This record gives sequence, C-alpha cells and structure tokens, in this order.
Amino acid sequence: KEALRGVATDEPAITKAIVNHVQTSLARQPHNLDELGAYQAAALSVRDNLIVNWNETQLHMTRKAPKRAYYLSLEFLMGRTLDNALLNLGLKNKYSDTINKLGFNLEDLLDQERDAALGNGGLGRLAACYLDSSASQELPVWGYGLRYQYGIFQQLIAPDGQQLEAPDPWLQNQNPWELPRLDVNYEIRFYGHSERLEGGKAVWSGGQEVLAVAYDVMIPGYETRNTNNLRLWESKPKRGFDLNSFNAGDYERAVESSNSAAAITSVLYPNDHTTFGKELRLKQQYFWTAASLADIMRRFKNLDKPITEFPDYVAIQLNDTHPTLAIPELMRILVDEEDVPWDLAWNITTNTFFFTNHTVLPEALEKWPVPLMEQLLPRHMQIVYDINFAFLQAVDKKFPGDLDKLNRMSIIEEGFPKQVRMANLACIGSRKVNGVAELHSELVRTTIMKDFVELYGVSKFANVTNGITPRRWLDQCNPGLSQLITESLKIPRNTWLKDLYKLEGLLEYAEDPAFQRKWAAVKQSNKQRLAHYVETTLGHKVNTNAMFDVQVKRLHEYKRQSLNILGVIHRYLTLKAMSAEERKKVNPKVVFFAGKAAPGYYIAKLIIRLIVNVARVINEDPDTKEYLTMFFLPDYSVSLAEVLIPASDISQHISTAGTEASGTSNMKFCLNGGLLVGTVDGANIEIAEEVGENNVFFFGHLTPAVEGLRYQHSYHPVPVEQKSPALATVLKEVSAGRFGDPGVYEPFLNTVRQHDYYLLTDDFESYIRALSMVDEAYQDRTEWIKKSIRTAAKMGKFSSDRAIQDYAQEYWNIESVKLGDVN
Ligand code: 26Y
Repeated sequence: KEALRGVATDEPAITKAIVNHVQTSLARQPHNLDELGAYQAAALSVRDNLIVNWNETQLHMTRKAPKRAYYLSLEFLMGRTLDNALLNLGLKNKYSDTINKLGFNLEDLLDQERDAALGNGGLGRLAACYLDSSASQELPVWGYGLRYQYGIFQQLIAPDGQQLEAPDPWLQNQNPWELPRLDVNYEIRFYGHSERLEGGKAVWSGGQEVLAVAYDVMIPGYETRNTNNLRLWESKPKRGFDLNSFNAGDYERAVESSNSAAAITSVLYPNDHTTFGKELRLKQQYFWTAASLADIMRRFKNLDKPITEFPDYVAIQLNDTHPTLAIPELMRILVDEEDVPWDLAWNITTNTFFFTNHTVLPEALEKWPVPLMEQLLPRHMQIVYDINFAFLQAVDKKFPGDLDKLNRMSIIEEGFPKQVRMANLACIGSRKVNGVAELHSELVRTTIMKDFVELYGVSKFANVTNGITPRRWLDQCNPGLSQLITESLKIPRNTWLKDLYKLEGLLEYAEDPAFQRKWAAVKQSNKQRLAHYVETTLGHKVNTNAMFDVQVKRLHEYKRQSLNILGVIHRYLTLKAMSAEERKKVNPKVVFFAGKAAPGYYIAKLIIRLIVNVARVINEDPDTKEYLTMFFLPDYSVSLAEVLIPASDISQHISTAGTEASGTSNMKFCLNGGLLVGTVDGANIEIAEEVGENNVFFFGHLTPAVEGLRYQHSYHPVPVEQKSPALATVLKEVSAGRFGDPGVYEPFLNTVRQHDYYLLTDDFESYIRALSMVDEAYQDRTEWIKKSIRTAAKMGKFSSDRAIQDYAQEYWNIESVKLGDVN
C-alpha cells in the first residue's frame, strides 16, 4: 500500500529516495555532497511524503465537501519545516539513522534550513501555530497569505550597538516546502474607475491589472495523514513587459510596469504596532484578499449550491484588520459579478467573516486615507460608503440624535484627509469579534468597541485565549523534557501531545526527588545548549550554574525591555557597592535579551543600543562579572526561540498593564518549565490562574490604575527622585556616560523623565522587589524545581489545539474530516 503511495518509510527506501534526489533533483554526486546538499535531498524526500498526503487530503476534502474555514493572515511566521515534518510523520528516528549511515548528522542538516520568517512576531507565529493545530485535528482549514520574496529583515548589531538591517533572501536556495501552482492564478485590478449602474451594481474597469499566482505550502498534521494547505500568492505582471516601449528602445520603461507588479509581494513590512499608510502596503492587502476570495468563490461554485448557502460552506477568519478589504471585496463580487441584491449580499457577507483583534494600542489601529483608497480601489470606496450609509442609519435609529456616537462609530473618520477606519469596518462586516485573552477581550468590549457593544449586544464580542502548539514548542524544541514526560506519565507521547491537559499527571511527581533531579538535569542540558550557542556566535563563555533570565520579543516601549535593562543596571550598581564577601552570597545570574526593532522606531533602536553597551561594560567588570552577565542575541527568530525558551529559568513579560493583548511566549516558557515574572496583563493572568499565583512573580500597577497615573504624569508630575530614588540613580549613571557616550541615550531617558507613558517610574520599585523575590526563591532549588514542574503540568489550557477547537465550534461551525492514520 505504501509502495503504491510512493512513500518512503523504511531505511532502504529512505536511503534510495535521498540518493535519488541528490542525483536527479540536485544533479550532484552522492560522494562529494556538502551539508546543504544533504539537507536539500533529505528535505525533498520528506516533501515527497507530504505531497502524497497533501494530494489525498485535498481530493478527500473536495469529495466530502464539508464547510471550510480560511485563515487570512498577512503574516505566517513558520520557522523551519524539516524537523517538524519528520516528527509529524513519525519518521525522525528512521531519518536520523539513515542520515548517519550516509555520513551526516541529522541535527546538522536541520541547521541548514533557513527560517520561513514571513511575519513580525506574535500575530504571525500565532497563525503558524493555528495551522499546525488545524491540520493535527484534521480540520478543513486553509491559510491564505503572501509569498514575500524577503521575510522579516535580518538584524545585525554594529560595533557601537546600533541595529542594522539586512534583507532576508530566504528563497535563495530553493524552497522544498512549496509547490508552485502556475495554473492557479487570478487577475487583480488596481486604479481605474467605477461606474454605478442600476440597482446598486457598478462596473469597475481600466487601471492596472496584475497576476496573482498560487504557491502551496504543505501543512502536515501530527500523526495523521491529513495535510492541509497554506496558499501564498505571488504577484506577477499580467503580460511580460511592454513590447511597444521595448521596440522603441526605451528598455527601462518596458520593464517598469512589470517591476511594479512584482514589487507587490517583494517584501514583508517590518512594522508591528505602528501604522504608516503606505500605498504599497494597501496594494498588498487588496492583492491578497482579492486573490484569496476569488479562489474561495471558485471552490464554492464548484459545489453547485445556491449563493445564499455561501456561509454554510465558508467561514473566513480575519487576522487583525489587515485583511478587512475582504469585506467590501466579497460585496463587490456578490453584487457586481453575481447579481446578488445588496441586502442579501450584506447578509451573506456578515455571516461569513469573523474578526480577531490583536491590540488596543491606538497607533496600531489601521486607517487608510480616503483619497488613496478612492484612487487605488474606486469601487471599494463606493461600497464602503454604501455600507457606512446603511450602518449609520441603523445607529441613528437606535440612538436618535447622538451625533458624537455617529462620529465615533462611522467607518469614515472626518479630517484632512478623511480616513477609513478598518477596525470599524471589520466589526460591522463580521459575525463575531474576538480578543486574544480574557483581559484583552474585556478591554476590546469596554474601550475600542464600546459603542459597538451597545449597538449589537455583548454576545457579538467574545474571547478566544491564544494558544501554542506543543509539538513545536515542547516535543521539537525540548526533546529531553518530552521524553521525561512520556516516561513519567506512562502514556504514549502522542496522547499527551494531542491532549495537553494530560500534563496534569506530572503533578504527582512534583514531590518526588528522583523525578526532580531528572527534571533539573533536562533544564541544565538545555542551558548548556544555549551556552554553546552563545559561545559559538558571540564568543563568550556562559556560566550555566547561574540563573538564566530571558526576555525575547519585538522591541517596543510598551513591552518595556527598558524596565528590564534599567533593572539590570540597578543590579549592577548594587553589586558594585557590595563588599567581595557580601557578593559571594549573591546567586549569579545571566540575562538574555533578543528581539528586533522596527527599522524606523528610533526609541526602540536606542534601547537596543543601551542593552548592547551595558552588556559590554558589565561583562568586562572583574568585580561583578561572576555574578552578573548579560547578552543581546542578534537576529531573534523562531529557530533561536527554540534554543532559548527551553533554557530559561525565569522569563520576563513585563508590559504596562493593559497593553499586551495576550503574549504567547509566556506560554512557551512555562510549558518548558520556566517560571514567569510579569505584570498583571494579557495571558499572564490566565497562566497564573492555572498554575497558581504562588508560582508566578507578579508586580506593578493594575490596568484600572494606568489612566490615572498617566493623567498625573501630565498634570501633577512627581520627580523621579521622589518616586524611585533607585531609578533616579540609574538614569543619572546612564546620562553621565557610564555605558558609553553621555548624551546618546537622552531621547530615551527623557521619555522616562517626562511623560513616562509606559509607567516605568511607577512600576520600578515593585519590579525590583519582584526580582528579589525571584532571587530568594531560586536559593531554595528544590522548591524552585517543584514550581517549575507544577507550572508545566498546568499548561493544558494553552495548547493551540484548544484555541482552534474554540474557533471551530463557536465561530466557524466546522468539523474534522479524517483521512486516515499514518502508515
Ligand atoms: C498595522 C500594522 C502596522 C501591524 C502589523 C503587525 C499592526 C500590528 C501587527 C502585529 C501585532 C501583533 O503581533 N500583536 C500580538 O499578537 C499576539 C497574538 O495574538 C499577541 O499575543 C500579542 O500580545 C500581540 O501584541
């Protein structure tokens, strides 16, 4: 049966498949192959497996014709694929042995793969975890995104500590995990003009047309043959190039339009949380939503069902506001192309879409200038106005005469220029709106969507707490711990990896000294693995007996890496002030930072510079370096996270209360037995609910206090010296040039001294106290290990399998369609 499926699952067949790919796909000789070539051949042989499963899954789904869900996301932060695919197929051991016999080491080959880094951070990685969980649970879910030529930029650190950006040409060596589908393509129009006809219809013509071409990425499920699809669109010129200009000798002009078509999917925008209003970004958004909807519509039409049943077969999840144009685009297709009356079209549309909000920060809420939208998408602008007109009538009917409310709720924001508020459009056009953790969803209901809750009722506004896939974030990145868990729970690995609540079985071992020793030994070896990484990349030795304290995430003022670095300086100054005798009582600590700053985010880049330069000073200080060292690891990525997270004793999630919607790395650290120091924010709160507040280190002001404190900063400011003398000293030392040129950091220091929007001065003292409690707790290593075990044991809720089940049942109304077991 397997031979019929062409699948290589035993050693001889795997060997044959790999050697075959070396010779025929790579056109190389097996006897002088380098690691890159060996990786490619191995990957191609695994790809063969995936393609067979993928094909059968697609065929099966077409035959069964279940309702499907589509996850529209501008970002999919996939990371590497080979290791994950081998684990999902259950072939890792066989590949490891086979590759050994071929004279290579599997782990080295895995390292040859470049990350697919088509995302910025949390939102993009969440999309990747959700694809994994959907496939693993055999749900008919497809992802739709863009095939960027360049992913998130590569981060370099200059000698002076500044972040530099280099392109990420991830497709340079061919990508074995995608399948070009040149036959699946759609023409996408921009610009031109729209002429209204009778009955609400219009004709949109002229302008520029570009081609969207599909590339399919196989998404294997864990221990199932179900293999889902992530369809990424690439832009191409509709016609090669302008032959008239070419013949007239104007070669540049001839390729201009083809270049502008290719530009659409050339690069991922590296901003997260700050909008910028660039035309190319709006083009990306429309290009992608239009291609995806055309594809979805074509698939629906193959079912031969009446158009009114569209929402019975299609659910579309909008990953933040980025794909909101899908709403007017579906209206355009229905009204202009399918001749559906406006009201019926609106009914279909609002039963199809679901909208997830990922942030309440005002600077991240997308707005597009009306003049830009009118020019680029004239028909959509008309549709948005028509939607808004009917909507405002409904608001006025329910709240007669409330002009302020109408102004706040309107899709169009008055001003110069007028702007289209994408969050309002997404909310109005969707069946449900959700936040990503309990607190965040409550903030959505009471702040940005307050008026909408009053209009529609609260049931439209719900919560789905984020989750992470335990396959990648435990089994794959921490094989030692995975094995210990399987041995101890005495159930097969696949059982708890598919039902993470089973980890609770570990609780009974928390008091068992033998188990504690094994648990600690795994952590220790993960710390050694990280130390090895630091040594080979930065050339620095790391004391693995020290506490490893980690903060890794995008650089942002709201995430407060600033608080962390100022805390490190405080610790350094405290150590310096101690006698050598006193110091000996201090538990050594190594602090790790990693994360990228948006290239245009000046203060965030300055914070990186400060971190790097503080590290340089304290790592060289003979008085203290035994007790405190710190590292900024350049170029944070999914792959680096897989090394860092299993190695942490404690990790920091210290956003100003009410600003971090959820956070997902907090879940990853805890799942790997790391403890958490954090604010009462996002999913930290639910983690504490699960693991018990005695197992997390909370500090800082709570969300309801934030507004008042900000008001105080503006109108009744209290000097830093008075609020926190310790912080004042730290700021003074930085200002004076103790960590490099005096003056360089002033713009950052002033944000703290002046408005202190993110409340560093208010939270510093309690932050330092929390860190002392961490130190104290770490002194009693046995108690610490117990906390670590109890924490991991209670992480069941945070599996993305649970989150996807929530979406599948409460929102999409879809069910599993199983293809059959592996082998
Ligand atoms: C509009 C554009 C500039 C933009 C681009 C990317 C705006 C926001 C983003 C990304 C947002 C993001 O990553 N949000 C994070 O989503 C995670 C998954 O829900 C949350 O865990 C995390 O708290 C939130 O910051």
